[in-house]
Amino acid sequence: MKKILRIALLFCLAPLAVAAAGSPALLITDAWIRALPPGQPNTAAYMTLTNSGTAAVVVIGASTEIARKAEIHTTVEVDGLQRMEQLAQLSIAPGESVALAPGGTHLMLLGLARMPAPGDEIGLCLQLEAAEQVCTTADVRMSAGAGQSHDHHH
Ligand SMILES: [Cu+2]
Repeated sequence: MKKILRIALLFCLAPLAVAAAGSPALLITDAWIRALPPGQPNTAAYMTLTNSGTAAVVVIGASTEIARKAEIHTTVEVDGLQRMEQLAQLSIAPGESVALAPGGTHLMLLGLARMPAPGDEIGLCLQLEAAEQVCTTADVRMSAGAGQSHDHHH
């Protein structure tokens, strides 16, 4: 009788164990948001995404407290001009790192309640396809440095 109870318990706990093992696969590091002059409705967030798990991680969306909406964008060159395109999702292979950086893939923050100022720390979450969120705190900076100014004029 005792043994049956123990087996039943094991079965109950098994799904929990699986969920726990799968959850921290995506690491977000070096997250920052670009501060633009006040009055701009949009800005962008950058970060490094590392998949430390054994299965692909698919990011399907993002959210932050300061923007109405966040979209995954990539930058493509068309006829010598840089244009942004929305991505429905961003897949990171096991063991891989993807850098979201100026001039490339980024999170577009649309409909800002206010433009963040340098020194602010802003909460940012990524929505994964596996029905979970991974959150981080992003620094706010004026720019990544010289020569990377304008990929963000809508
Ligand atoms: Cu963009």
